[in-house]
Amino acid sequence: MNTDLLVTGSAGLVGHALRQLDPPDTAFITREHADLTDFGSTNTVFSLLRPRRVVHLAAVVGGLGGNMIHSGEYFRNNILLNLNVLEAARLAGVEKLISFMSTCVFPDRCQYPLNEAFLHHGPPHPSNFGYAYAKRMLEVQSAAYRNEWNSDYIVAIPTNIYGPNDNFSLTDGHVIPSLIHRCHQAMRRGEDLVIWGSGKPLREFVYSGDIARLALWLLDNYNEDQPIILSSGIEVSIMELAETITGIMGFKGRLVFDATKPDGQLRKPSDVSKLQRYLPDFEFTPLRKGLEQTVEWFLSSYPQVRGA
Ligand code: GFB
Repeated sequence: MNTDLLVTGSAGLVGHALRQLDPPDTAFITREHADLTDFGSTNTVFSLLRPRRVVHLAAVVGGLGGNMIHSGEYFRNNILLNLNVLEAARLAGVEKLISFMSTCVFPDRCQYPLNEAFLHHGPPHPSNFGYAYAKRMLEVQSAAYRNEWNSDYIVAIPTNIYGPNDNFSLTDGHVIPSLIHRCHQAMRRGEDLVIWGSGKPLREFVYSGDIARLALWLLDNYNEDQPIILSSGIEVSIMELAETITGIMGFKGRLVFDATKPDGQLRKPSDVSKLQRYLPDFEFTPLRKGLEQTVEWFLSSYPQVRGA
C-alpha cells in the first residue's frame, strides 16, 4: 500500500492541526500504531505504508519543568525515535521528509536574533540540554543522509508552538496550556493564579495551525540543507501573556508570580528573514486569536484533554 503522506506523532499538537487540514491519501500514525523508539516496529510501519513523503512530528517533549526533570529520558527517546524514523524512511524510499526542532535547542549564549547558522555554536540552555542535543542530531542526521544517500530531508525550527490538543499538564506542559489549565482551576476554586518565575521572560509564540500549513508548504517548496526558522518574530512577555489569557477567560483574581520557579531562558528572539524570503505574504495567526481558539477548545474538551 503506497500512501502519499505519513504523519508521525499525529496525536499531538501539530498532528491535530494537520488533521484539520485533511490532506489527501494521508496516514496519521500514533504510538498505538508503532513504538518509534524500536527500529523493528518503525521499519514495519514504513514497509507497510511505503509513504512518498513524511511529516515527522513524533517527539518526547515537555515544558521547562518536564525538561529539567527528564533530561535522560528526553535525550534517549528522542535520539532513538529520530534515528529510527529517518532510517526507516530511507529504506522505504521516502522522497521527502520534514522533521522539527525548536528554538530552545539553540545555544544559551547566542548572538540575537537567532539565525539558523548558529545552531551548533555553543551548548544549549542547561534547563533542556538533554532534549536540545537530541534534537540537534536531527539536523546532523538529515545533512549526513543527504550527503551520502541524497535523502531529501529538511528540518524546520518553530518557536514555542501552542494550540488545541496541547499537553495541558500543570507540571510538564508548556506555559500557554499550563496557564489555561491553572486559570480554569483558579476560577473554579476562587484562588489566585500562580505563574512561574518573574513574568519578565520574552517568548515568540506560534499557533499550531500555522505550523501545519507551513509544514505542507515546505514539503513541496523547501530543500535546503540548512534548517528554517518558523516564527512571526513577535515577542511577548510572560506577564503580558498571562494578562491576555486571564482576560479571555474572565479571571478576576490576583496574578501571583512564584519566584521559586525558574524563568528558563530570558529571551530567544529569532531571525525570520529566511522564511520571509520564501513566504513574504504568510500571515501568522495573531496571538490573541490563537489563544481564544485554544481556550475555546480547552473549555469544550475539558477534562478529556492531555495532561488534565
Ligand atoms: O513554555 P515553557 O515551559 O517553555 O516556559 P520555554 C516559557 C516561560 O513561561 C518560562 C514561564 O519563562 C517559564 O518560567 N512560565 C510561567 C511557565 N508559568 C509557567 C507554567 O505554569 N508552566 C511553564 N511551563 N512555564 C521550551 C522548551 O522552553 O521551549 C521546549 O522547554 C520547547 O522543549 C519550547 O523547545 C520551544 O520556552 O522556557
